[in-house]
Amino acid sequence: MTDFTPTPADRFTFGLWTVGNTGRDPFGEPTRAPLSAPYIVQKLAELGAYGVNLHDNDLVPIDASAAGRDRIVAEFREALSDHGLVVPMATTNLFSDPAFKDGAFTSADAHVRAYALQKTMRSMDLGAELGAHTYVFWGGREGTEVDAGGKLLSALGWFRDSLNFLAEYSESQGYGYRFALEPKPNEPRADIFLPTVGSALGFIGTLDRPALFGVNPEFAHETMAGLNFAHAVAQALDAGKLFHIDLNDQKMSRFDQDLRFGSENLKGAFTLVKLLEDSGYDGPLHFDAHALRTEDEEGVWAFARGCMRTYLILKEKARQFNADPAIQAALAEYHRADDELAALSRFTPQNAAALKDRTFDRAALGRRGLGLEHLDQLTNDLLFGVR
Ligand code: XLS
Ligand code: MG
Ligand code: MG
Repeated sequence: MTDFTPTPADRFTFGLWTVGNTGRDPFGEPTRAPLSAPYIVQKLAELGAYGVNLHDNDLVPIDASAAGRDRIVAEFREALSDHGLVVPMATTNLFSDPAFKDGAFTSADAHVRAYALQKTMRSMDLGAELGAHTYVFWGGREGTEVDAGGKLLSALGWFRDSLNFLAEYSESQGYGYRFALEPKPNEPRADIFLPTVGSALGFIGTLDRPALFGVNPEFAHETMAGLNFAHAVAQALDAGKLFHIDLNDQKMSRFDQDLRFGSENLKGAFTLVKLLEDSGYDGPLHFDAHALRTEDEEGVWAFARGCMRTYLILKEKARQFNADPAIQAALAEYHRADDELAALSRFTPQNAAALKDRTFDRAALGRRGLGLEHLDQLTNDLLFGVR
């Protein structure tokens, strides 16, 4: 039994933009003062995190001079080495600047698309300088409100051309990045291209170097689409494409809330943690969330501690689930195996003929109770802490 205090071995990461969030929303001004990047590094290290991730402009202002950029990056690197934090993932801000108001890689303006490539190459240089191996593409502005603009098909082509270009750039520079596409259905656009994990997985197959691309699914984003996050993650794992993951929480059908991990859908969070742990996923566990607007700085660190603590508690619950005799008995009852039928279900012409001739007791199959109410209540009892 542990006291659920994280260490770097737990691989927890936060973005500069997450704990650095100042509480601004579309209706209100910031409620907290900005925190400097070196201070965030120090605080995250104190809390037991493993790493910190960033967009280019979380660290370097978009209009910084070359000398200003180098000074900021040097200070940040010093903080990383002083506090033993790494930067596993980097990404580009292709959504804040007004130039990207109608998309970056999918803007109908060739000048904007070319500028997006330039900005991303420079941001990839920065990520590589900081040691990042994963590069995320969240296409926040890659979408539409007005489909009469007629770019639905061409936008996918422009997106593909840009990703192909950037993969070649990474290889030509020897950066060795693995790219993770992060889907989201809406917000800030009415409709964002590649809205779900399934869409992104389909799109990857159309790229020149599909092996370099995977996904970065986010709990809130699939939930906003009304989908079950663990199902999306399972599909990514099945495809060998879970390159990164954004953990947070979200009420369904609402604005993008970025809630503390496990604060809303506790059972969904448990299912997810169990899936990640059982699957052997060994990438970073990134919390892409932020403290509520009601909080001061102390609330920010309570939020960060809470994300990690909840993950570790659910990891322990997953271990107990796997070791619980009653739960394992219920699972064995549910998963009825049959070696002879498994062999028969491997295709040969003889097996196909035998299977076609076989008699099944359809009524008995329909009558068989599966025990899922019992199993689910055992799971609840475990999560409530009464088992
Ligand atoms: C926004 C996204 C964003 C990405 C990184 O909703 O989650 O934070 O993860 O650009
Ligand atoms: Mg998000
Ligand atoms: Mg995200």
